Amino acid sequence: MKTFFSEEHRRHFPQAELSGGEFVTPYERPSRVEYVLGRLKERGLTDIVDPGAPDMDAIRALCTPDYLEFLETAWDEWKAAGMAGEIIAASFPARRMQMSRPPRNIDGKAGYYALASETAITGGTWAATLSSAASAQAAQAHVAAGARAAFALCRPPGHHATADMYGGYCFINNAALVAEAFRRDGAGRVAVLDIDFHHGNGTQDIFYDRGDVFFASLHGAPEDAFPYFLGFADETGAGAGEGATVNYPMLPGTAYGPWAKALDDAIARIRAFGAEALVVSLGVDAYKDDPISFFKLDSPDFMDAGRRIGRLGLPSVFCMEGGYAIEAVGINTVNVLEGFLDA
Ligand code: FKS
Ligand code: ZN
Repeated sequence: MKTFFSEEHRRHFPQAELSGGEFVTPYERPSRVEYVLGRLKERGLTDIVDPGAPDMDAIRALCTPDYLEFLETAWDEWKAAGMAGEIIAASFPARRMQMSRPPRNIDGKAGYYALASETAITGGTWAATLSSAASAQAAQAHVAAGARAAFALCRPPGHHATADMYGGYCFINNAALVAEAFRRDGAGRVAVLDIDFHHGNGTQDIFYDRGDVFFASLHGAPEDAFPYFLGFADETGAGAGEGATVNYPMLPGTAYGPWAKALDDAIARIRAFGAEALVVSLGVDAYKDDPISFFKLDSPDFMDAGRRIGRLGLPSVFCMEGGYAIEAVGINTVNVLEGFLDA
C-alpha cells in the first residue's frame, strides 16, 4: 500500500492549545506523524510519496468561498491587527445571535469560523492544511487509477471541519474530499467509516442530506466527549440522506468487544448500502492509553479492526485523523493497515 505524505505539515505547529483552562503544547503535534512514518518503515511499507500540489477546484467545491478566504488570510490580518499571540477564537455566535454575517474584525471572524477554541491558527497553518488535503486527493487518485487501497498520512486532520468551520485540530475535511472525488470519478455510492474516537461531525454535516454518501461513526458519546453537540444515535440523515448516516456513541470505558460489534454493524450497513468505494477516517485515539480519550482498545485490536474493514473488499482510502499516545500512534495506525492488507 502506498502512503501519501507531505513534509509541509510541519508548518502547522502552534505553541498553544487551550486545555483545562491552561495553554498546553498541542496534543496534535508534528511528532505524531514521525511515529507513523517510523512504524511504516519498520513494517516494510516504504512506498511513501509526496502528493504534489492540491486540486484547488475540488477544495473550492467542498468549502464556502468566504471560509477559504478566511483560512488563507487570517494570519496576516491577525498580525496586521497587532495581535501578539496565535489565533485563538474566543467569541462565538451562540444561541439567538446572528449567524449569517461574518464580522469585519479578525477576532470576531475567528469565532465566526471556529467550532471550538482549542485549535490555534499560525502563519504556516494554511500551507500545511493544503498539503494535508493534497495527500488525501493523491491517495484517492491512486485508488481511482486501480490500486486496492492507499494511505493518506494527513496532518492536520480533517473530520471535524465542515464546509465553513474549523476546530478540533481540523481545517479542511480530507475524508470528504476523498468521498467527493470518488463520486466524481464514477462511483455511484461511497461510504465514509469514521473510527476515530471523536465523532466526525464535519463529515456528517457535509453529507447529512445526501443519499449517495453513507456516513458511519464510532465515537465517545457526545454527553461525555468532544465535539459534544453532534453524534447522537438518533441522527440518521435528512431528506435524500435519511438512513445514510449512522452513529455509534459509546460510553467511557468501552472495550474492544462492544466496539467491534458496532464496527461490524457499520460494515454490514455499508455493504447493504451498496458502496463502491470506502473512505476510512483513521484515528487511533480509541487506544486504551490515549491521553484525551476513554475507550480501551489495545494494539492488536486495531489489526483485527483493519481485517474486518478489509473483508468489505472495497477500494479504500485511509485518511489519518487523531491519536495522541505518541509512540503507540505509529503501531496502532499501521496495525489497521496491515490488518486490512491481510484480510
Ligand atoms: C483536550 C481536549 C481536546 C479536542 C479534541 C479534538 C480531537 C481531534 C481528533 C482529530 F482526528 F480530528 F484529530 N478536545 N483537553 O482526534 O478527532
Ligand atoms: Zn479523535
